[in-house]
Amino acid sequence: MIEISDNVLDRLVDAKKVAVLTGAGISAESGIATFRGKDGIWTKLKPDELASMEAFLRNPARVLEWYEHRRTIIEQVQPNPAHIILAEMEKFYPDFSLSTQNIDGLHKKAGSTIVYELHGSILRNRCNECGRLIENIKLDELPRCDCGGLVRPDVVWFGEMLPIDILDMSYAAAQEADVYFSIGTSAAVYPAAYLPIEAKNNGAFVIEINLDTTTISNYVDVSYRGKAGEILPELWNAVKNKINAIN
Ligand code: BV8
Ligand code: ZN
Repeated sequence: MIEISDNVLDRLVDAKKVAVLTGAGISAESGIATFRGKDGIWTKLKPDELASMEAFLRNPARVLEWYEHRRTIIEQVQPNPAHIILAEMEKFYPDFSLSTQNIDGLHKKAGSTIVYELHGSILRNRCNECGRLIENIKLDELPRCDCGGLVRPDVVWFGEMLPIDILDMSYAAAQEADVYFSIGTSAAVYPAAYLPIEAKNNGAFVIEINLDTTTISNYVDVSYRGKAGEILPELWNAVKNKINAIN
């Protein structure tokens, strides 16, 4: 159970523009490992071993195999209540947007339609040269695009630029938000980690939901400690009860 102040409830009842940033923590309860937690992906291997352009150019077949392995796991899992509540909130607010660092596609699977995938999607592959999306690759030979370029996962690796149109829309949403959520992210990876700060600096009421404290916990307006799959349903029910009580 979390303590929900009247101020938080009033903000969420009155808000017209709500924006959200999510990270790996929101998919943890769906069974997908986070990156930096105690059993996170990066504890077993360093990003530059498999999740970087250098690693890809060094051994493209191995990197592709690792991503295809992760993709088959991710394709089996289902959205959890946190994803589902965010999809419900999108229907409620006149102006709602969701920026995610996650590449698992679970927000769309849960029914969210305005999803800015800041770090791309493991469900897609693209040509490393011309950027064309490539479907149904076979791993028995090194897949190449018609233009001759190597096929790679459509994700953003360290040192690579995020899709600029998506980044711009995420920043605009943060700058205009009445309420901004930062959910299940360690706020350790930039420029995504700047978004809650940008929101706060532009007058948003910022709510964090995380198992642990993060680098932004002292900067946001409210930081709820716990699982997103439990806190979001509780928070959203309290908002709906308040709205029913008013109407
Ligand atoms: C770029 C995709 C520039 C692939 C990933 C020094 C200072 C500042 C910046 C930098 C710097 N040195 C380098 C940089 C830039 C770098 C960066 O930020 N590095 C960091 C580490 C310092 N950033 C980049 O390189 C970015 N690009 O800057 O380009 C540029 C400019 C011009 C021209 C060219 C280039 C690209 C970053 C994208 C990297 N891609 N992954 C793949 O996934 O395989 S990183 C990876 O981290 C994922 O994308 C992930 O989404 C992202 C962030 O991690 P989180 O999602 O927050 O996950 P994490 O495990 O860390 O945390 C989970 C949280 O959830 C925890 O807090 C936990 O407590 C909580 N939690 C767990 N369970 C629950 C929960 N919360 C609630 N409920 C639960 N149940
Ligand atoms: Zn190509």
